[in-house]
Amino acid sequence: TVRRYLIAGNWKMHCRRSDGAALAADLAARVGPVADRRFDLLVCPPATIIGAIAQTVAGQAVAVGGQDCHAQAQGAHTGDIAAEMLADVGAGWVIVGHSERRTNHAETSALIKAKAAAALRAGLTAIICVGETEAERDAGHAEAVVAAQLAGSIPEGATAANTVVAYEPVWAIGTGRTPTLADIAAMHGMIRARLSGLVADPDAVRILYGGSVKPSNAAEILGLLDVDGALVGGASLKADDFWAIAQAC
Ligand code: G2H
Repeated sequence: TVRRYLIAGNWKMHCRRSDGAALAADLAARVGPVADRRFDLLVCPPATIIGAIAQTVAGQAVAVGGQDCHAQAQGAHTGDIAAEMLADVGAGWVIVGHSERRTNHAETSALIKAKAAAALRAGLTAIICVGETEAERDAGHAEAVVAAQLAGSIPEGATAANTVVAYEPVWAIGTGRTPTLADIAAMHGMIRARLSGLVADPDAVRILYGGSVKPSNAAEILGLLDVDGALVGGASLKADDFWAIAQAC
């Protein structure tokens, strides 16, 4: 199976309308209306500007996604946003289960599975995040933790067409530290193997690496066998850096 790379930018809680639009327009100008033959490009802005960014990149090969969604389509959920609402303003994707949601909002794998199911129901592609903490890795439990998160977070009906997995070791997020290439390769291989019990087409599912990806380490990470792209935080906020990471595909 030939898997296209996916280079996804997670803007987190950064960017107002003006600088977000400038960043998106810069990327759109670089990639143009036809996707690069090697990679898909995605940006995930804060919810307040998803609609504006989707308009900015309309007609260009830059996709837009959310960073979270609610598990239900509508209802009395103050402050929450449904997957259908993301789709309504032009998003085609949504990240679910990022470690900052798992940690700061006490999200469980069961909730993340429900959110991913909501994404699929709304016609969005779900990027389901998994990853161990430093203590879990030090205790030798990294693979077991990630395997349990995977089994608990992937919904019924997930396929390579509607689901992407992102492996983000919590201790590598925003810290400048990354696992060894051997550790990344081993974890991605384990994830690929585990996917066979969870989706019909495990070999076609894209598995992203995330956590301190930057231009200087992108080529070696993206060169690993089961690494099919990157989920990029800090380095996605500068067009030059994000584009350089994409060029490493
Ligand atoms: C991990 C990643 C993007 P950063 O959270 O999701 O962030 O690249 O800043 O480590």
